[in-house]
Amino acid sequence: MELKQQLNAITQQRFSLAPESCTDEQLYHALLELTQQQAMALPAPAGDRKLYYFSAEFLMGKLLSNNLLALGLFEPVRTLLAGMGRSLAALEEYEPEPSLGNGGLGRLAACFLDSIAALGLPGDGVGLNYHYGLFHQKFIDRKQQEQPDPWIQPESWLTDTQKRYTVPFGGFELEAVLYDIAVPGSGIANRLHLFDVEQPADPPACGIQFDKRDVVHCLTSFLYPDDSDRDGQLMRVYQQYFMVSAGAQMILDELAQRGFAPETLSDHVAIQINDTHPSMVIPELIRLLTAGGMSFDDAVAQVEKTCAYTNHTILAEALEKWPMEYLQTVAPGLVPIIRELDRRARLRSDDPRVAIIDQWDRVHMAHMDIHYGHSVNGVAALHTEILKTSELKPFCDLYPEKFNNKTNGVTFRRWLQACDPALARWITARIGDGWTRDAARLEQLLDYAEDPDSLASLLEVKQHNKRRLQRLLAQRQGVQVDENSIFDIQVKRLHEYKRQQMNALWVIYKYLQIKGGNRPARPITVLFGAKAAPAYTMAKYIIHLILCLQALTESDPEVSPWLRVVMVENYNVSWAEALIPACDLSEQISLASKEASGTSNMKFMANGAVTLGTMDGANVEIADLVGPDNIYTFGVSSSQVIDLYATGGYHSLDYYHRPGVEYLVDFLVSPQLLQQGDPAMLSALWHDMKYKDWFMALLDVESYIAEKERALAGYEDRTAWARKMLVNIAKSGYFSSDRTIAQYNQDIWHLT
Ligand code: 26V
Repeated sequence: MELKQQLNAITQQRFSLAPESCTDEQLYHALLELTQQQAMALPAPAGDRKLYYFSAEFLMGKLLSNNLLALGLFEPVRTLLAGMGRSLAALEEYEPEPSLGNGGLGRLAACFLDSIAALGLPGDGVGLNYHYGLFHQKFIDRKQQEQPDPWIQPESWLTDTQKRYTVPFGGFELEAVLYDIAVPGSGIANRLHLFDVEQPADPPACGIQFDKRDVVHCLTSFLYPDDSDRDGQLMRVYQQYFMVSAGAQMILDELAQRGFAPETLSDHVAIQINDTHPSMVIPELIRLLTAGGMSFDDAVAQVEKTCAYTNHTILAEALEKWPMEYLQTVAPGLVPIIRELDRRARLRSDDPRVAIIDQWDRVHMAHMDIHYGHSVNGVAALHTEILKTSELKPFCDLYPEKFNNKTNGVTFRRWLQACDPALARWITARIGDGWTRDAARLEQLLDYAEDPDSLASLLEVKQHNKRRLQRLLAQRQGVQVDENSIFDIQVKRLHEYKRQQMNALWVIYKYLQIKGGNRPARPITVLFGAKAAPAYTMAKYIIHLILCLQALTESDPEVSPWLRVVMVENYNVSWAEALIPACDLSEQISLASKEASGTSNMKFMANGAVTLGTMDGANVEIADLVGPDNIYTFGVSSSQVIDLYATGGYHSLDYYHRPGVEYLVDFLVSPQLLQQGDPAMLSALWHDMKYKDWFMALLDVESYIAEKERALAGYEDRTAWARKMLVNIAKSGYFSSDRTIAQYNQDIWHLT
């Protein structure tokens, strides 16, 4: 049936209306049905070996455009809608965005699912169906407030599979209900499997507080529920065990259905453990296999050949260690297994640093992954090097063959084709559409680096995207920005190591410059987007500072034509899709060694933004690819930072007292700023920066300011800037997640 007839059949049946007479909302629901049916009907990819990607987060974003693109329906639907005077974007306004993730780690998992399907590989995601997501961020009195973020509607991308698994917690059992979301590629579809409780709780009455002891109903309420007390920590462990126990049972079920014996698990299954949240899948599989009659030795051997672990951070506070007593409460069946795994690991090495269970009877999840998985990978070249030589050195000495790098990537289908159609057309007009199948071909754009027409039209594409963002900001937040200003953007989780506070110090610098009569060559709009973890006080203070600076610059008529600060509320994938194509300058300013990779840096680059960054994470690889003329870098090196931590050699007060620094920091407690905000919060932030500054913002702030000035000056040579944009786009193909996934497959999964 033709597309138009198919749509008509659905709208007639649902609403007794022709598509032309439907509201946008009705059309959205009709297209959801059409797309979902087609995606669910596709066969699974062929192959005797299947991947399961376990992750606490899948930050999928809206799925309509994405799925239409995968099904080859994007252009036909766009044309059909245009003929009716409608747009896909308007329809997608009715699609709630699932907030099943926190940041880069969750979005990476979503990009990976997209690429696995696009490459036609058999691979499913396994996670949890959080009803209220991470949280919905509101700004009230220039402070972050958290609210539930419900996204599941009566009709959604979720399909109830009717499959159920029983998870054996200590003292009670809980049914895991399996919902699936189709992940279509070309001619095939994989699945995202999301487990849920049978009777999920209603949203909390007030904020995101809920009864953390009510595991039966609240297990899937929130991603990363507050873990500041024992009940909260136990809830996290309940979540993790629920996900991996149901997931492991499903895998063994599917193995049997495919006609394979448990003894051949590692021939037919690959499991990727995305950070340590799913680590208990290792002892859980051993438990299930031995319960089915396999010997402990054989079960360990199978699991070791099946599981592989990805590390996403070197921050100590993010490396999970659970007290054995928690596991005894939540998953008593795993305790003897973990003790035995620890005993055997100690036979492999007598170095106490590689033990699984430490002297306080805590289980180091990453250690279990490394001993009992066959691969350990970091997510960018520098990050993997740091793991090998510093963070995980004792493990690398023990198992050098397990360590490998897989530099992250992003899907260009969502992060270029779908979010930046004007740029996609500009590219295709020059090099054809081969780049949509193989992003490496973007390099052919280099032939146009000296072509004045191409450079001029590239600037027009950027201007078009800036106007689009300008409209959205007016519509959603009621703020007016100048489309002719430089759009300088930092969007990512709020964390001190990412140093949004250093960007804020630059804003203060520029504000005071303007007040002193030194206007910039052109107005600048500094855009931020970030959620702070609810219990992370300092991160919340930094949001407060940014919102105060927003108010200050907005209210001062001397400053506002030249400098504006805008923090978008509830930064999410949809915001990113509007912000990234409109960006001129991409802020990637983490303290060297701390950002494992970063992935927004890749998205910005592919959309023609120029990076201002430290030599950290994948920025290092970006700098190598584009060369020094096409990136702005500054700051101390990762090895210097590692040395400073090792020797305790950084004293913020020394840097605070530098004449170029002190007045910026002190502005936090100036009468002008205190008037805008909460004196207690601003003073606490001032105090922390001056006396502690754990992530060394004051160490780099002067070189940051200098390099940012150089970038802003560089922007004024419009042709030279357009060439930088072009080189960045042309070199971005390396950061396609299709490349990353091909490497995972070749080195770790061996799917086909
Ligand atoms: C750890 C924890 C621990 C305590 C509470 C909640 C929580 C939530 C997440 C995590 C893991 C954080 C690891 C992470 O998100 N890493 C990011 O991974 C990206 C994808 O590889 C990478 O681009 C970022 O640089 C890295 O920060």
